[in-house]
Amino acid sequence: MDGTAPSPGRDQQAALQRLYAEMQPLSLYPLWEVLSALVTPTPRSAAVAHRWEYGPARDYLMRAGGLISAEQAERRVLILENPGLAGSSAIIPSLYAGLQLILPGEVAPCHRHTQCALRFVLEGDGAFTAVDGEKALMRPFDLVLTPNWQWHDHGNASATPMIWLDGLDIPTVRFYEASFAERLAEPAHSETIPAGDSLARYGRNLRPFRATAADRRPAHQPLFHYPYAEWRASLLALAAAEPPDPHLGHAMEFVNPADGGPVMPTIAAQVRHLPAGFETRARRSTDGTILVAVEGRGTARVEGREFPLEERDLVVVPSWQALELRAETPLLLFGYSDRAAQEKLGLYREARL
Ligand code: GTQ
Repeated sequence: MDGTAPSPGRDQQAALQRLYAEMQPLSLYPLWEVLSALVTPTPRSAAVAHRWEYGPARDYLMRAGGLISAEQAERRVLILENPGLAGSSAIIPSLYAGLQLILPGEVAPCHRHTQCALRFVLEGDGAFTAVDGEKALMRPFDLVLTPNWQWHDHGNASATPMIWLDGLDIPTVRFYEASFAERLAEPAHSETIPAGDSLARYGRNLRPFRATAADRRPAHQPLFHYPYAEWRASLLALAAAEPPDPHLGHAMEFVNPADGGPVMPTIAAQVRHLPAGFETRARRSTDGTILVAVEGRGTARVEGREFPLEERDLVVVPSWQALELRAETPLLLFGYSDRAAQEKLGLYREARL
């Protein structure tokens, strides 16, 4: 005995390090070294809050428009990648966002994929998205869906460029390793259903009394066009009827008429109205949310960081980061998030501060 034996702690440390080194080649690792980072008491998003000003993003998109055609690109889109998720093409860990441009006369060729998508029109009037052979004529701030595995192409027979926000569940599908995609042999699907047919059948609290062969929309996802004129009227009527919720302002969710739930299995979409001068209290939720200013001017404060919002600016609010919204003028916002998937998995939570 030399009387200077290492403490039991140091002994243990050295033995553990030998254990780790020896078992690593067998792909075995100690949970106790990482448990607190894996099972956190509250969410810790790798994503960061961020704002994209519309003007500069639009300039780069138009420049791309002069360099590559929609047909060549298949989809001419600038990805809005979260600065905290470099290389992931994701705006939050589960969702994707991009700005798509269709110039007059162009076609973005027909394809289908297991990712589901929403389009929120930012600029232009009269281009279309065709879903399984039915066109939705797109006007500013319309919401258009292309649900999972439905054929879709985009075209622009109008005289002006059209730009919209694409929201897809690409990272979710990547996580589940369930991506399938096909190209149609022709650039555009034949127009088999009159434009606006699904909106007339399913968009007004009605549905065909008996299913017919023409009701070819999948029964679980019959509606794919939610026009601005309609959601705006509903939201403003709500705003006229009651005071704003202290944490949300006036808020409405887009619903799937088949089940009253979110518009798609993985993505929920909402609109908000804040009266001029109104400021929400802080609120956290587990869904990462992408917000777009539609009308007016205001500020999004995320964990104390201020992001000014003007029309068409975008801001991403990661999971569990406290959001406060302030309206300088009456403010209308559109938003989408991964709440639809989280609710199905029993994960969704919110906290009103
Ligand atoms: O329009 O189908 O932004 O497939 C990314 C992938 C748009 C689309 C995107 C896509 C699309």
